[in-house]
Amino acid sequence: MWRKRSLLRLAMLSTFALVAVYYTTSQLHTIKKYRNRRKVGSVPPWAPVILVNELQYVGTAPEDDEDVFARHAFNLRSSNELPSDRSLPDTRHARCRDVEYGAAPLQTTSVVVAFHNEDRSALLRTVVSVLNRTPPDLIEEVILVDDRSDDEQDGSLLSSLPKVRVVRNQAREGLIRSRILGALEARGDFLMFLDSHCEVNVGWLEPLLDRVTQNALTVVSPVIDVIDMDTFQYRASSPQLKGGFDWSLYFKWLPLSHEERTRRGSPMEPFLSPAIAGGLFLISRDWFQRLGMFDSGLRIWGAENLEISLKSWLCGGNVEVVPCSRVGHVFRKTHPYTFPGGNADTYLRNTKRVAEVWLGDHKRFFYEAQPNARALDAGSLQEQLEVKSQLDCRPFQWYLENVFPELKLPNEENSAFGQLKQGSQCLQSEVESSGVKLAECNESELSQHSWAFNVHTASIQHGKLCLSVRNKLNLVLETCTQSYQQEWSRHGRAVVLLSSGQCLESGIRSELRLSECRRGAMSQQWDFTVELQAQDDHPVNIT
Ligand code: UD2
Ligand code: MN
Repeated sequence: MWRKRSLLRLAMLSTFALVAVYYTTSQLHTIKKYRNRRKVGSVPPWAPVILVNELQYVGTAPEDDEDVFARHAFNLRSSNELPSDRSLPDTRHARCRDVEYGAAPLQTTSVVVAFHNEDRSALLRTVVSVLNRTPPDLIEEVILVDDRSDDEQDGSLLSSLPKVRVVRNQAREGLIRSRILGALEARGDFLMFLDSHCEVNVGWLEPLLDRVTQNALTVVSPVIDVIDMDTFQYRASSPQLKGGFDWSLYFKWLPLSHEERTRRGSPMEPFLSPAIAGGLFLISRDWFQRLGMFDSGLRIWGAENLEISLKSWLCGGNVEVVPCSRVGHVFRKTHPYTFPGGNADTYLRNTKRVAEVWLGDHKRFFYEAQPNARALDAGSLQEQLEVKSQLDCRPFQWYLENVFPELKLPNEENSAFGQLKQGSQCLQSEVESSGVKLAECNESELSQHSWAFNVHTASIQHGKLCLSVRNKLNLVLETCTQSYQQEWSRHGRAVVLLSSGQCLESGIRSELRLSECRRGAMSQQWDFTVELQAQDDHPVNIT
């Protein structure tokens, strides 16, 4: 009996000893691996941080009858119920875990998070995820820029966390100027911008650093995973999409072309992108400063992602997405905060600044897509234009040809488009009567825009409709049929109905009609805002 028991004890002891030795050596091994080669899939060997009084900081749960979306446009209860250090599904491609990222660089990163009235639990999770999922020697600091939140303690209470520094704006500046302030405070070699409701995933920083250490003029973005705004469930996003925009300068996702996919070889490899989706990116502090940081004339929210992308591409750098780096973000449907002075024109004004500085002659396509932008006062662009000339940046045409060939000129079959004018009068559609008339030109009158001369079908189009002649004399807008009532040609500034050889003319009461073409008649001369082809100036059939 005694023997049996002591044998059992011995067996247990030796198993324990074996397990302990195995555990210690494997831990040492892991640490060694980190020191030498920085593999980024294992359990972190550094101590996790916690905010001692987390529950107190986050505060009480919302009342049962509270609208949980009202304050932050995401479900406050779901966010509050999660611990700051929850675990996340590893959404990277399985092989990302085996990539080795070279020796530990001596350079460090400053993480910059601007926030305005952020939910405390979301803000805390952002910071804790960075501290717990990043090797400490890579992080210089986490700079929280409090953009004048109502409660100063939202930020100040977090300054007890390791590496966290909090700066607070004297007045509400908007996210762009807040990030500039954060960048000016930063001491690290690299800057990483994050929103205040993010969670970085395992091994997120190393693959980004790997790219900027290879090319210091690169702007790199992680793949932005989705944190569900209702359930806070963490979901993978497609790692095969690049960022672009349309002529309104609205951001959009684009699939990688077949050629780009084949050239890439591996789904883990970084790929070039015309633009970054938003504000989550890493850049060398030096390159950011040489690029003039963000345009400080951009207000509150929007367009800075396009600005930094265009600047980086046109002034000697590039933009990349790195699929082995994953950061989650709570995407929401509305802005939960106010825009001082109203938000109606903020985005339009911000995009106008970007178009004016970086689009060159192509800005006319922006104005065509956003006619209301013309009348806005965008403020001085002096500083941005200086950066552009100092860095000897390339013209937008180069970007269109080499970086973003998917951004087509608006319908290549159109030889002219915009407003169709005669002096200060513009052709205007009348929805109810499906007629057309002339009226004083007005930039913000949408029914005067979107006219185009389509050389392929010889039609004058207004959106999806075509200028057509009914009963040989009435001018109307009808569905395009390519019939002879809709076929026009342009001779110099005259617009001629092909079937009859008559000219489009304005009458005394600004009505439109057809009449015999007369050389030099002012009432028969028409111009489009944008002419893409020189006009044939040999009038036929004109008396
Ligand atoms: C997207 C980007 C964001 C930025 C923005 C366009 C992602 C995931 N997010 O924003 O980074 O590029 O588009 O400008 O790509 N904030 C302030 N002061 C303000 C307003 C906002 O500090 O006056 C903070 C806010 O608390 C948040 C960050 O700025 O941390 C971005 O704002 P958002 O989350 O409302 O914008 P989102 O996600 O639509
Ligand atoms: Mn956001």
